[in-house]
Amino acid sequence: MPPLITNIYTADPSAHVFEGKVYIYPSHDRETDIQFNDNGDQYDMADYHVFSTDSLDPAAPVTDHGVVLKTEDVPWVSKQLWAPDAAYKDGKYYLYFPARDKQGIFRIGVAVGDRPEGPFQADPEPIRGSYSIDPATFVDDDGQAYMYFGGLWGGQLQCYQRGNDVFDAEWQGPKEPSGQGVRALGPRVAKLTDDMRQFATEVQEIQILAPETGEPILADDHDRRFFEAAWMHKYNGKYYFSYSTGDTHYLAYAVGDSPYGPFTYGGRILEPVLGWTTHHSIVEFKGRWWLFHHDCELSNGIDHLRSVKVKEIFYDKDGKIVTEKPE
Ligand code: FUB
Repeated sequence: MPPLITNIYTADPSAHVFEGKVYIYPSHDRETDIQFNDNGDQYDMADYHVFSTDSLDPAAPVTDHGVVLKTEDVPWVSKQLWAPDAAYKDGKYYLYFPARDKQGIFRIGVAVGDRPEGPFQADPEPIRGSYSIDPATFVDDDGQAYMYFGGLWGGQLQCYQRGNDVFDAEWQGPKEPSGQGVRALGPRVAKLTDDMRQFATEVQEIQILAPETGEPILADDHDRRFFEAAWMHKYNGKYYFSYSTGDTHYLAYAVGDSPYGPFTYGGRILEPVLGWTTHHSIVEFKGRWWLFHHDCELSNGIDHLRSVKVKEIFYDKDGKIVTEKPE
Protein backbone atom coordinates (compact mmCIF):
# COMPACT_ATOMS: atom_id res chain seq x y z
CA MET A 1 0.00 0.00 0.00
CA PRO A 2 1.51 3.39 -0.98
CA PRO A 3 1.98 6.13 1.63
CA LEU A 4 -0.71 8.77 2.02
CA ILE A 5 1.87 11.56 2.30
CA THR A 6 4.93 11.59 0.05
CA ASN A 7 6.12 15.21 -0.18
CA ILE A 8 7.90 15.01 3.20
CA TYR A 9 8.58 12.20 5.68
CA THR A 10 5.85 11.93 8.30
CA ALA A 11 5.17 9.61 11.24
CA ASP A 12 2.95 9.13 14.31
CA PRO A 13 -0.27 10.20 12.55
CA SER A 14 -3.10 11.45 14.75
CA ALA A 15 -6.17 11.68 12.54
CA HIS A 16 -9.39 13.52 13.40
CA VAL A 17 -12.52 14.45 11.49
CA PHE A 18 -13.04 18.20 11.72
CA GLU A 19 -15.51 20.16 9.58
CA GLY A 20 -16.27 17.05 7.50
CA LYS A 21 -12.64 16.44 6.46
CA VAL A 22 -9.90 14.20 7.78
CA TYR A 23 -7.10 16.22 9.37
CA ILE A 24 -3.80 14.47 10.06
CA TYR A 25 -1.37 15.71 12.72
CA PRO A 26 1.90 13.77 12.27
CA SER A 27 5.51 14.12 13.34
CA HIS A 28 7.72 15.58 10.61
CA ASP A 29 10.76 13.30 10.23
CA ARG A 30 13.95 14.82 8.85
CA GLU A 31 17.42 13.76 7.76
CA THR A 32 20.07 13.65 10.48
CA ASP A 33 23.58 12.36 11.10
CA ILE A 34 22.59 11.11 14.54
CA GLN A 35 23.10 7.33 14.57
CA PHE A 36 20.24 4.97 15.43
CA ASN A 37 20.12 4.17 19.15
CA ASP A 38 17.56 2.70 21.55
CA ASN A 39 17.08 6.09 23.19
CA GLY A 40 15.55 7.42 19.95
CA ASP A 41 17.99 10.34 19.57
CA GLN A 42 17.75 9.95 15.78
CA TYR A 43 14.13 11.16 15.89
CA ASP A 44 15.29 14.76 15.86
CA MET A 45 12.22 16.54 14.59
CA ALA A 46 11.94 20.35 14.64
CA ASP A 47 8.49 21.31 13.35
CA TYR A 48 4.97 20.13 12.58
CA HIS A 49 2.90 20.22 9.40
CA VAL A 50 -0.86 19.59 9.26
CA PHE A 51 -2.49 17.68 6.38
CA SER A 52 -6.11 17.30 5.30
CA THR A 53 -8.17 15.38 2.79
CA ASP A 54 -11.83 15.15 1.74
CA SER A 55 -11.59 11.48 0.89
CA LEU A 56 -9.62 8.39 1.87
CA ASP A 57 -9.83 7.04 -1.64
CA PRO A 58 -6.20 6.16 -2.58
CA ALA A 59 -6.35 8.58 -5.54
CA ALA A 60 -7.66 11.53 -3.50
CA PRO A 61 -5.33 14.50 -3.01
CA VAL A 62 -3.94 15.31 0.43
CA THR A 63 -3.25 18.97 1.22
CA ASP A 64 -0.12 19.95 3.14
CA HIS A 65 -0.99 23.09 5.14
CA GLY A 66 2.69 23.77 5.80
CA VAL A 67 4.55 24.40 9.05
CA VAL A 68 2.16 25.16 11.91
CA LEU A 69 4.60 25.10 14.84
CA LYS A 70 8.37 24.86 15.20
CA THR A 71 10.92 24.50 18.00
CA GLU A 72 11.78 28.22 18.03
CA ASP A 73 8.10 29.09 18.67
CA VAL A 74 8.05 27.36 22.05
CA PRO A 75 10.18 28.93 24.80
CA TRP A 76 10.46 25.81 26.99
CA VAL A 77 11.52 23.39 24.20
CA SER A 78 15.12 22.35 23.50
CA LYS A 79 14.60 19.63 20.86
CA GLN A 80 12.71 16.60 19.55
CA LEU A 81 9.16 17.55 18.66
CA TRP A 82 7.74 14.01 18.84
CA ALA A 83 4.29 12.53 18.23
CA PRO A 84 1.54 15.19 18.43
CA ASP A 85 -2.23 15.08 18.70
CA ALA A 86 -5.06 17.59 18.28
CA ALA A 87 -8.49 18.24 19.74
CA TYR A 88 -11.45 20.56 19.21
CA LYS A 89 -13.58 22.10 21.90
CA ASP A 90 -15.86 25.15 22.07
CA GLY A 91 -14.67 26.77 18.85
CA LYS A 92 -10.91 26.29 19.38
CA TYR A 93 -8.41 23.74 18.11
CA TYR A 94 -5.64 22.44 20.33
CA LEU A 95 -2.33 20.95 19.20
CA TYR A 96 -0.63 18.82 21.87
CA PHE A 97 3.03 17.93 21.51
CA PRO A 98 5.81 16.29 23.52
CA ALA A 99 9.34 17.69 23.45
CA ARG A 100 12.45 17.81 25.60
CA ASP A 101 12.67 20.85 27.86
CA LYS A 102 15.93 22.71 28.47
CA GLN A 103 16.93 20.03 31.04
CA GLY A 104 16.38 17.24 28.50
CA ILE A 105 13.19 15.99 30.18
CA PHE A 106 10.17 15.26 27.99
CA ARG A 107 7.12 17.42 28.79
CA ILE A 108 3.85 17.94 26.94
CA GLY A 109 2.88 21.33 25.56
CA VAL A 110 -0.25 22.79 24.04
CA ALA A 111 -0.75 25.32 21.25
CA VAL A 112 -4.11 26.89 20.42
CA GLY A 113 -5.66 27.96 17.10
CA ASP A 114 -8.93 29.00 15.50
CA ARG A 115 -8.68 26.60 12.57
CA PRO A 116 -7.89 22.87 12.37
CA GLU A 117 -4.97 23.62 10.06
CA GLY A 118 -3.54 26.25 12.40
CA PRO A 119 -1.69 28.47 12.87
CA PHE A 120 -1.22 27.54 16.52
CA GLN A 121 0.11 29.71 19.31
CA ALA A 122 2.00 27.74 21.97
CA ASP A 123 1.54 28.33 25.67
CA PRO A 124 4.86 29.54 27.15
CA GLU A 125 5.11 26.64 29.63
CA PRO A 126 4.35 22.93 29.30
CA ILE A 127 1.19 21.51 30.87
CA ARG A 128 1.79 21.47 34.64
CA GLY A 129 2.55 17.96 35.86
CA SER A 130 3.03 16.59 32.33
CA TYR A 131 5.86 14.20 31.52
CA SER A 132 6.95 11.56 28.99
CA ILE A 133 5.63 11.47 25.41
CA ASP A 134 2.87 10.62 22.94
CA PRO A 135 -0.15 12.65 24.11
CA ALA A 136 -3.49 11.39 22.78
CA THR A 137 -6.55 13.45 23.57
CA PHE A 138 -10.03 11.98 23.68
CA VAL A 139 -13.22 14.04 24.06
CA ASP A 140 -16.01 11.84 25.41
CA ASP A 141 -19.69 12.17 24.43
CA ASP A 142 -20.34 14.31 27.53
CA GLY A 143 -17.71 16.85 26.41
CA GLN A 144 -15.10 15.85 29.03
CA ALA A 145 -11.61 15.66 27.54
CA TYR A 146 -8.92 13.22 28.65
CA MET A 147 -5.24 13.04 27.82
CA TYR A 148 -3.50 9.66 27.57
CA PHE A 149 0.29 9.64 27.39
CA GLY A 150 3.53 7.82 28.11
CA GLY A 151 6.34 5.98 26.37
CA LEU A 152 9.21 3.77 27.54
CA TRP A 153 12.98 4.00 26.96
CA GLY A 154 13.68 7.33 25.17
CA GLY A 155 10.16 8.38 26.17
CA GLN A 156 11.30 8.31 29.84
CA LEU A 157 8.13 6.75 31.35
CA GLN A 158 10.31 4.36 33.37
CA CYS A 159 11.88 7.41 35.08
CA TYR A 160 8.71 8.00 37.13
CA GLN A 161 8.59 5.00 39.42
CA ARG A 162 8.61 7.06 42.61
CA GLY A 163 5.35 8.76 41.77
CA ASN A 164 4.00 11.17 39.23
CA ASP A 165 6.28 14.01 38.26
CA VAL A 166 9.34 12.75 40.21
CA PHE A 167 11.99 12.24 37.56
CA ASP A 168 14.62 9.59 38.36
CA ALA A 169 17.58 10.10 36.02
CA GLU A 170 18.94 6.66 36.94
CA TRP A 171 16.32 5.11 34.67
CA GLN A 172 17.09 7.18 31.58
CA GLY A 173 17.69 5.24 28.38
CA PRO A 174 16.56 1.93 26.96
CA LYS A 175 15.64 0.04 30.10
CA GLU A 176 12.52 -0.60 32.13
CA PRO A 177 11.66 -2.48 35.33
CA SER A 178 11.84 -6.24 34.78
CA GLY A 179 12.00 -9.51 36.69
CA GLN A 180 9.58 -12.29 37.52
CA GLY A 181 6.15 -11.04 38.52
CA VAL A 182 6.98 -7.35 37.91
CA ARG A 183 3.98 -5.50 36.50
CA ALA A 184 4.39 -3.63 33.25
CA LEU A 185 4.37 0.14 33.56
CA GLY A 186 1.01 1.49 32.50
CA PRO A 187 0.18 4.44 30.29
CA ARG A 188 -1.11 7.53 32.05
CA VAL A 189 -4.38 9.46 31.88
CA ALA A 190 -5.68 12.74 33.28
CA LYS A 191 -8.82 14.76 32.68
CA LEU A 192 -8.22 18.10 30.97
CA THR A 193 -9.58 21.38 32.25
CA ASP A 194 -12.50 23.00 30.40
CA ASP A 195 -10.05 25.30 28.61
CA MET A 196 -8.06 22.20 27.47
CA ARG A 197 -4.74 23.68 28.60
CA GLN A 198 -4.03 21.95 31.93
CA PHE A 199 -4.66 18.69 33.75
CA ALA A 200 -7.84 18.96 35.83
CA THR A 201 -7.02 15.87 37.91
CA GLU A 202 -4.06 13.93 39.23
CA VAL A 203 -2.37 11.81 36.60
CA GLN A 204 -3.39 8.16 36.98
CA GLU A 205 -1.73 4.97 35.79
CA ILE A 206 -3.90 2.79 33.57
CA GLN A 207 -4.10 -0.96 33.96
CA ILE A 208 -4.12 -3.32 30.99
CA LEU A 209 -5.30 -6.75 32.09
CA ALA A 210 -4.54 -10.17 30.66
CA PRO A 211 -7.89 -11.77 29.66
CA GLU A 212 -6.82 -15.21 30.89
CA THR A 213 -6.08 -14.07 34.47
CA GLY A 214 -7.81 -10.72 34.89
CA GLU A 215 -4.49 -9.52 36.35
CA PRO A 216 -2.30 -6.70 35.02
CA ILE A 217 0.01 -7.66 32.16
CA LEU A 218 3.59 -8.26 33.34
CA ALA A 219 6.70 -6.37 32.29
CA ASP A 220 8.28 -9.36 30.54
CA ASP A 221 5.15 -9.96 28.42
CA HIS A 222 6.73 -7.95 25.62
CA ASP A 223 4.17 -9.02 23.03
CA ARG A 224 1.33 -7.41 24.99
CA ARG A 225 2.74 -4.86 27.43
CA PHE A 226 2.34 -1.12 26.82
CA PHE A 227 5.37 0.66 25.33
CA GLU A 228 4.15 3.91 23.71
CA ALA A 229 1.74 5.44 21.14
CA ALA A 230 -1.50 5.59 23.14
CA TRP A 231 -4.81 6.15 21.35
CA MET A 232 -8.41 6.10 22.57
CA HIS A 233 -11.60 5.67 20.60
CA LYS A 234 -15.11 4.64 21.44
CA TYR A 235 -17.10 2.00 19.61
CA ASN A 236 -20.59 0.81 20.59
CA GLY A 237 -20.27 2.40 24.04
CA LYS A 238 -16.95 0.64 24.84
CA TYR A 239 -13.61 2.39 25.29
CA TYR A 240 -10.84 1.02 23.06
CA PHE A 241 -7.33 1.85 24.27
CA SER A 242 -4.72 1.03 21.62
CA TYR A 243 -0.93 1.21 21.79
CA SER A 244 2.43 0.06 20.48
CA THR A 245 4.30 -2.80 22.14
CA GLY A 246 7.61 -1.17 21.15
CA ASP A 247 10.44 -3.69 20.87
CA THR A 248 8.05 -6.39 19.59
CA HIS A 249 6.62 -3.90 17.05
CA TYR A 250 2.90 -4.68 17.33
CA LEU A 251 -0.06 -2.36 17.51
CA ALA A 252 -2.42 -3.81 20.09
CA TYR A 253 -5.68 -2.84 21.75
CA ALA A 254 -7.55 -3.38 25.00
CA VAL A 255 -11.21 -2.70 25.83
CA GLY A 256 -12.88 -1.21 28.91
CA ASP A 257 -16.10 0.31 30.23
CA SER A 258 -14.63 3.63 31.40
CA PRO A 259 -12.09 6.10 29.98
CA TYR A 260 -9.92 5.26 33.02
CA GLY A 261 -10.01 1.52 32.36
CA PRO A 262 -9.11 -1.04 33.40
CA PHE A 263 -8.78 -2.30 29.85
CA THR A 264 -8.65 -5.98 28.95
CA TYR A 265 -6.21 -6.95 26.21
CA GLY A 266 -8.12 -7.69 22.99
CA GLY A 267 -5.53 -8.53 20.34
CA ARG A 268 -3.38 -7.01 17.61
CA ILE A 269 -4.36 -4.41 15.02
CA LEU A 270 -1.12 -4.38 13.03
CA GLU A 271 1.75 -6.83 12.65
CA PRO A 272 5.32 -5.45 12.48
CA VAL A 273 6.01 -3.14 9.54
CA LEU A 274 9.32 -2.05 8.01
CA GLY A 275 11.05 0.12 10.64
CA TRP A 276 11.51 -0.08 14.41
CA THR A 277 8.65 2.15 15.55
CA THR A 278 4.96 1.70 15.13
CA HIS A 279 2.38 4.33 16.00
CA HIS A 280 -1.20 4.98 14.96
CA SER A 281 -4.64 6.50 15.33
CA ILE A 282 -8.12 5.14 14.69
CA VAL A 283 -10.95 7.31 13.39
CA GLU A 284 -14.44 6.90 11.94
CA PHE A 285 -15.01 8.75 8.66
CA LYS A 286 -18.21 8.56 6.63
CA GLY A 287 -19.35 5.43 8.47
CA ARG A 288 -16.12 3.43 7.99
CA TRP A 289 -13.23 2.92 10.42
CA TRP A 290 -9.63 3.73 9.50
CA LEU A 291 -6.24 2.91 10.97
CA PHE A 292 -3.56 5.52 10.32
CA HIS A 293 0.00 4.31 10.92
CA HIS A 294 3.50 4.63 9.50
CA ASP A 295 6.33 2.55 8.08
CA CYS A 296 9.71 3.10 6.42
CA GLU A 297 9.07 1.71 2.93
CA LEU A 298 9.40 5.08 1.16
CA SER A 299 12.87 5.64 2.68
CA ASN A 300 13.89 2.01 2.00
CA GLY A 301 14.01 1.16 5.68
CA ILE A 302 15.68 4.21 7.24
CA ASP A 303 14.17 4.09 10.74
CA HIS A 304 13.92 7.83 11.34
CA LEU A 305 12.42 8.58 7.89
CA ARG A 306 8.87 7.26 8.08
CA SER A 307 5.71 7.76 6.02
CA VAL A 308 2.07 7.83 7.00
CA LYS A 309 -0.29 5.20 5.62
CA VAL A 310 -3.96 4.39 6.12
CA LYS A 311 -5.99 1.18 5.94
CA GLU A 312 -9.56 0.26 6.72
CA ILE A 313 -10.34 -1.79 9.82
CA PHE A 314 -13.52 -3.58 10.89
CA TYR A 315 -15.25 -4.94 13.98
CA ASP A 316 -16.64 -8.43 14.24
CA LYS A 317 -19.97 -9.21 15.92
CA ASP A 318 -18.25 -9.43 19.32
CA GLY A 319 -16.61 -6.01 18.97
CA LYS A 320 -13.15 -7.39 18.22
CA ILE A 321 -11.09 -5.32 15.80
CA VAL A 322 -10.32 -7.25 12.63
CA THR A 323 -8.29 -6.24 9.63
CA GLU A 324 -10.36 -8.11 7.03
CA LYS A 325 -14.04 -7.37 6.45
CA PRO A 326 -16.08 -10.06 8.30
CA GLU A 327 -18.29 -12.28 6.08
O1 FUB B 1 8.43 9.79 16.52
C1 FUB B 1 9.16 9.70 17.72
C2 FUB B 1 8.67 8.56 18.54
O2 FUB B 1 8.77 7.35 17.81
C3 FUB B 1 7.22 8.64 18.93
O3 FUB B 1 6.96 9.54 19.96
C4 FUB B 1 6.96 7.22 19.24
O4 FUB B 1 5.62 6.89 19.40
C5 FUB B 1 7.64 6.53 18.10
O5 FUB B 1 6.84 6.48 16.96
